[in-house]
Amino acid sequence: MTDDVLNITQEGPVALIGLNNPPVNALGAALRQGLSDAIRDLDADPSVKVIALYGEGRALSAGADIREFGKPPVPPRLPDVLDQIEGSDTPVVAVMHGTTLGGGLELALAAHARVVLPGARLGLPEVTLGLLPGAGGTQRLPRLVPLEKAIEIISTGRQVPADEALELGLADDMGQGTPQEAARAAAQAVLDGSLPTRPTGGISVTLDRDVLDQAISRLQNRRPALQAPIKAVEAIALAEKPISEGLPGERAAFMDLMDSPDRQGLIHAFTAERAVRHIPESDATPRRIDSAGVIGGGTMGVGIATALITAGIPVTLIEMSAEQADKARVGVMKNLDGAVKRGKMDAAKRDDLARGLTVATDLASLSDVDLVIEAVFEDLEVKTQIFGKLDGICKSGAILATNTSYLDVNRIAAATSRPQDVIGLHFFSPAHVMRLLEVVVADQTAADVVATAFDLAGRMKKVAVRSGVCDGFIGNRILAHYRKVADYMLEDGVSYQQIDRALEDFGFAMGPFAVGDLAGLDIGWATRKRKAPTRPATERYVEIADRICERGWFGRKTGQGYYLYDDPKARTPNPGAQQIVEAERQRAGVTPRDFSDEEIVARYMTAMISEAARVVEEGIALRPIDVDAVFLFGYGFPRHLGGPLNYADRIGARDLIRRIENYSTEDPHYWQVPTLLRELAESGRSFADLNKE
Ligand code: 3H9
Repeated sequence: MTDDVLNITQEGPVALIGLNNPPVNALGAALRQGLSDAIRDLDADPSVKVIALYGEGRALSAGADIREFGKPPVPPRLPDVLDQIEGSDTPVVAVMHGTTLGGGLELALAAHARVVLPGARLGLPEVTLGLLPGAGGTQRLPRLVPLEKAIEIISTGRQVPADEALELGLADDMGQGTPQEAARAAAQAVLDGSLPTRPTGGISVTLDRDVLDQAISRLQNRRPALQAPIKAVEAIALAEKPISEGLPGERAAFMDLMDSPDRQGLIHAFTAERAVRHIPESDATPRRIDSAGVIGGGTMGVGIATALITAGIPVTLIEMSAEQADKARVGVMKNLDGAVKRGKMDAAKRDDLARGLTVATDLASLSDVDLVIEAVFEDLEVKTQIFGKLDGICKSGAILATNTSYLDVNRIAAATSRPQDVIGLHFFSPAHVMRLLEVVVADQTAADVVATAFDLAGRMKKVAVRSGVCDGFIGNRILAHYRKVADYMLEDGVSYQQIDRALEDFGFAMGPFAVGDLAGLDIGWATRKRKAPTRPATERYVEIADRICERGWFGRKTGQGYYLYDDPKARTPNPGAQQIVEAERQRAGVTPRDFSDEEIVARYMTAMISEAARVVEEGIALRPIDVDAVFLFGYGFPRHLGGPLNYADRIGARDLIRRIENYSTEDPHYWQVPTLLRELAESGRSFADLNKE
C-alpha cells in the first residue's frame, strides 16, 4: 500500500512502514496523520506480528516540519502519534539512519527497539532552534542513556555517531544494508526473539539531582543565558516521574519556548543559511573547478588555501620568494594540524590533504588552474597589476577572483580583457574556519561564474551570500558605518569597557573595542587613511583610535591596544589608552555624559540597521535575510536575534525612525532616516515581508 507520504508493505507477519516525505522526511501534518492511521490499522490487524519503521531517502526523519512553526497547529500532534506508537500492542522497531534528528529521533525513541545504520547521526537539535524536544525526547532519552549523556545531548544538540549510539544504549543493534533491508532484518530479529522489545516509557530511572542542578547553573552562567537549554534540563528532571506525568510538563515547556523571541530568531538564522542560496544565477551551470591558485601567503591566503585543499581542491599557492612560500606552506600545515587537534580529521587525512598543496614563486605556474583567488595587500594598484598579468597567463575560462574586502571589483575586472570571468570572493579570517563567503558580483560577471562561486562555497561548507559592488560590500560597509557610533559614544563620555560590556550582555561574543584589539587596530587605521580624502567635511571624526595606533598599539599582536594583554586571558583596560580618551575629549571640547547600557545598545543597533536598510534599498543585498546571514556567519551577530534586520522587525520601522530623528538633532549628517525604512513605516510592512516578495 502506498500513501502519499508513506510506503507500507506487508511481508507475512512483518509490516514495513517507509516514511516518504522528501527531502528529509519532515514530520508534517500529512505524515503524522499517515503514521497515526497506519499504526492504528496495523496494530488492529492480527496477521501483523511486528511493525518496522524506516525512512525512504537519506534519513529516517530530520524531525518536525519547521515550516509549520508559528502557524496554527494541525492535528494529530506529534507527541500523540508517538504515544500511540509506544502504546501499540504490536511491537514497533525503528531503523535510524542518515541524520535522524529532533522529532525523527523521538519517533525512534517511542518505538520498542532501535537499530542504527553505520554513518547515521542522531541528535536532538531543538535547543539550537530555541526549543526543547517536545515529543517525548526529554522523557525517553534519559530512560535509555546515562543522565550526563542525556543532558549533554539534549542541551547542546550534538549529533551522536552510530557506534557511540550503540555504546550508549540509544541503539540496541547495528544494522546493515539499505534502510528497508535493515528494517526487514530487525523485524525478523524481533520475531525470533534476538532483538528484545519494550516500551521506553515503561522504564523507570532515578536521576542524580546534583548532576541536574550543576548542569542548570552552568547554563545559567552563560552569556546570554538562552532559555531553551535550561528548560530542557528542567524537563529532563521530570523523567523520574511516570511518563504520563513527565510528558505534559515537557509539552508545557515546549509551548512556552515556541512563543519566545529566541525561537523566532534561531529559526530565522536556520532559514537564512538556506535562503541565501536562492540567487538570480541559480539556473546557470557551474564551471568545473578541479584546481585552484591562491596568490599571497599571508593569513588570508593561507586560510583560503587550507579551505580549498580541505574541500579536495588542489592548490598552487604563490608567494614572492622561496622563503615566504615555505612560510606559507608551514602556515597551511599548522591549520591542518589544528583540525587534527580538534578531532576534525586524523593524521592520515591531514597528510593526504597536504599533498594537495604546491607552493611556487612564479605567477606563470597558474597557467592551467581553473580558479585563481588573489589575496594580496589591500591596494587597488597592486591588485589591478596582478589581474593584468593573470589575464595574460591563465587559460581561457579560468575564473579570476579577488579576496578584496573593500575595493571596487569592477575596476579590478577592467584590468583584464575578460571581465566576465572576474568575481569577488570575500573570505573572512580565519578563512578555513569562518563560514561566511561574500560573493561579489561585478557589472560584467557571467552568471555561470556566480553559480560556480556558490557551488564552490557548498564544497567548502561555507555560507555564500551574493553582494553587489560598493565600498566594503554588505558586511564591511555596514560595519564601517555603525562602528563610528561606538567612537562617538566613547568621545561623548562613556568608557570603552562599558560599551564592550553592554554589547556583550546584549549577545555579541565581543564588544567592538575588544574586537578591534583582536583583529589588529592597524587594519581600521589603514582604511580610515584611505578614506580620509573623500570624507565629507560635515562628518564627525573621532581621532582616539588614530592616536592609539600612532603609539604603535595595534591590540593583541603588540601586547596592548584598548586593553593590556600581558595576561592573554585577562582584559585589563590600558591606562595609556584611557589617557588618550580623556585628552581627545578635552581637545574636542566635549563635556562627558553618562549613557545607560540600554542607550548604548539602542544607538549601536539603530546605526547598524540604518546602513543595512540602505544596503537592501540599493540592491547591494538581494533581500534583508541576506544581510542577516552576513552578520550571523561573518560578524558574530547573536544568533538568537536572527540578524540585524530580523531584530529590526522587533523594534519596528516607526520606532526606529523616531530614534533616528531624535539622535539626528545632535548629528544630522550621521543620523538620517533611510528611504526604505520610511517606506516600510508608511506601508505597514516589515523586513520579513520583503523577504517573501
Ligand atoms: C523538532 O523536531 C521538534 C520536536 O521535538 C517536537 C515537535 C512537537 N523541517 O539543510 P539542507 C529542509 S524541531 C522542514 O539544505 P543538508 C531545508 O530547509 C526540528 N524542512 O540539507 C532544505 O530546504 P530548501 C528538529 C526541513 O543535507 C532541505 O530540507 N530538527 C527540515 O545540508 C534540505 O536541507 C532539526 O533541527 C525540517 N525539520 O542537511 C533538523 N530540515 O532546499 C534541521 C531540513 O527549500 N535540519 N529541511 O532550502 C538540518 O539540520 C539539516 O537540514 C539536515 C540536512 C542535517 C537534516
